[in-house]
Order: sequence, then structure tokens, then C-alpha cells
Amino acid sequence: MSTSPQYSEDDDDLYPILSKIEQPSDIRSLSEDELQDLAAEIRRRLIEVTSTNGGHLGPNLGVVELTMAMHRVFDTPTDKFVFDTSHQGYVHKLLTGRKNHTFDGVRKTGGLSGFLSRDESPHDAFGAGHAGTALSAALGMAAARDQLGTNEHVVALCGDAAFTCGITMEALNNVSAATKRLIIILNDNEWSIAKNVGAISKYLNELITNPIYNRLHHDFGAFLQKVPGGEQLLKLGKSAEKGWKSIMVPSSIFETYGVRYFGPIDGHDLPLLTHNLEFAKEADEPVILHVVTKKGKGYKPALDCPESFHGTSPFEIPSGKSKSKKTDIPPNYQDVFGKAMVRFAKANKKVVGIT
Ligand SMILES: Cc1ncc(C[n+]2csc(CCOP(=O)(O)OP(=O)(O)O)c2C)c(N)n1
Ligand SMILES: [Mg+2]
Repeated sequence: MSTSPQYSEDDDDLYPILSKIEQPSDIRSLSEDELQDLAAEIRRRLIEVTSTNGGHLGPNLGVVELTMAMHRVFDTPTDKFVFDTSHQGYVHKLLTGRKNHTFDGVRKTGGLSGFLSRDESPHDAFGAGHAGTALSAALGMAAARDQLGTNEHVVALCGDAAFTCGITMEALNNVSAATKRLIIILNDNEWSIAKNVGAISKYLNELITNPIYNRLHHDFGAFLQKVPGGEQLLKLGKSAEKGWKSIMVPSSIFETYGVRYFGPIDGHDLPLLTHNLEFAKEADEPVILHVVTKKGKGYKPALDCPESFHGTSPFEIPSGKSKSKKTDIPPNYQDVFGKAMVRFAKANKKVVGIT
């Protein structure tokens, strides 16, 4: 792996496929083998640039196949992608003409933003930085599309942590009343910046591990054929599928909100992702695809320590060790604030009950 911080024309040899991707449609003509190689090239490029510039490495390593599949199936900028927070948008940048030389400048003064930005590319339908905003924004775009009578697809990519945000749940509450067509991708890697906690994270884990849901996912038809009476139900079409599903398993929380649930789906299986997204594209109702990914996929230090590599400072590639000496780094605002709050609380033990 080249450790050179600056990309030069010679580096095109190191990225034979990525260097030829000028726009998302370029990946649609690639063979299965070339797509696998492209995924590896993207991961190398992400590691190389963030090792110099710092950035959101772990989240991006986790969505390489997912972002590739999205661009294989949908057609931006006509179709709209809304990435929650958009810290995981580097792969999207690399596939939408911001590769190589330009990507060297990510998070640098005068360079690319570390988030998506409507000023930066027509492929960025929404610019965020705040967590939890994607579903609301996407729902607004879908409702506007319905009013205008246009036909584009709107796809919201939301992390599992987004579903712990009130604004996401508020949007979910409005989905079925506001539009008939919206594609939500739940990118479940079990992590926010730290490991996710609380009821939603437990619930998502239940969906992943419950064998009934596992059997029901992408090949529901094949499953129905094996159960008594399933053939007849299949003939009754989609409404029967829905009915049968609700008899067999408790409705997922998303179906309670009027959003049809599909999952869990292996988020690193490109053909499977493509198949499921093609299916979602045809759906005439709001759908959620529960995609399971590994934060830091393809880089051991990031897999071993997802929290440090959620957003990292520059690091040595072989070891993952930070390039900055501890003494170079000023204390974080939140650490100073937290320590001060604990000090004040201890001084007011009687009021807050701290020992
Ligand atoms: C309002 C707000 N609060 C907190 C943050 C800090 N933050 C950045 S990304 C993130 C969540 C990341 O988890 P998830 O959405 O599951 O995405 P992942 O990185 O796991 O792919 C948070 C809390 C933020 N950007 N905005
Ligand atoms: Mg997450």
C-alpha cells in the first residue's frame, strides 16, 4: 500500500478500476470480479487518505458494498440519496467524480468537506452533519415529489444510532401519511460512536438473531412454498404475503408505522444487496431494508477498536497507532466540560446525591 499522502497520475496504476470511475453509471458495466476489486481499491483509498487527513474511517469502510449497490441500482442525481449525518459519505464521493486528486483534500482547508454538501456535487441531495436528520429530509423530498408528480426515487440511508434520535422517530411516525413511496436503508452495525445501548438497539439485535425473521427475509416466496397451504397463499399475491407474514411472526415495529420491513440482509454481499435494492425500487409502499454491516470492515485496527476509528486523527497504517503525540493534542471541549460538571456536582453532593 502506498503511504504517499499526495495522489499522482502514477497512482492510477494502484487503483486501476477506481481511477476509471468518473460517474456512478461507470460501475454498472463492471463484472462481479471487477466489483470485488473495486471494493478493495476503495477501502485502500479510504485508509490511505484518512491515515494522513484523519476522518470517519470506520463508518465508511462499513458501507463500501452498500454504497456501490445503491449506485448500481439507482440513478443519482435524478434519484435522491440522503445520508444520515453524512459522515459515511466518502464512498459516495469516490463514486461521484470526487476521487483521486480531489479526495486527497478531504477535510483540508479549501478541500472536500468531510460531510456531504449540496454545494460540492449535484449528487449530494442533502448536506448534514447533525445526526438523525436523514429520514425527515428524505420524507420531505418524497412528499414534494408526490406533489410535483415526478418519478424519482428517494433513498434514506440511516445508521442504527439514527433510530435512537427523536427526529427520526418523528419522521417515521409521518411516513405512511406523507408518501406512498420511500426507501429507507437501516445500516445496522450495532455502533453509534460508541456501542449502541437501550431498547432500540436490543430490538434490532432481536430482529437479526430471531430465526423466524431470518427465514423470512429475501426469499419469502421460497419459504412459503415449503409450508402447508403456502402455494395457495403465494397465488394470492402480495396482500397474502403480508397477511401470512403477520400470522407467522409478530409484526416488526416498522410495520406498525406502515413501513414494510425486509431483513436482515448481509451488507457486504454485493449481489444480495443489489437484488434487494432492485426489489425495493419496484415497491409501491414505503419499505425499510435492514442491512447488517461491520464498522471498520477490511482494516483490523478499525475492527478491533470501532470507537477510535469512528472519527480518527492521522494514524500509521500498519499498526493503526495515532501519528500525533499525546502532548500535541489539546483536551477535547467535551472532556473539559464533563470533568468540570463532575467537579461541580461533587461540590453539591447533597443536591445530586453523588458520593
Ligand atoms: C445532533 C448530533 N449529535 C451527535 C452527533 C455525533 N455523531 C456523529 S455520527 C453519530 C452516530 C453514528 O452512528 P450511526 O448513525 O449508527 O452511524 P455509523 O457511524 O455507525 O455508521 C453521532 C452521534 C452528531 N453528528 N449530531
Ligand atoms: Mg451505527
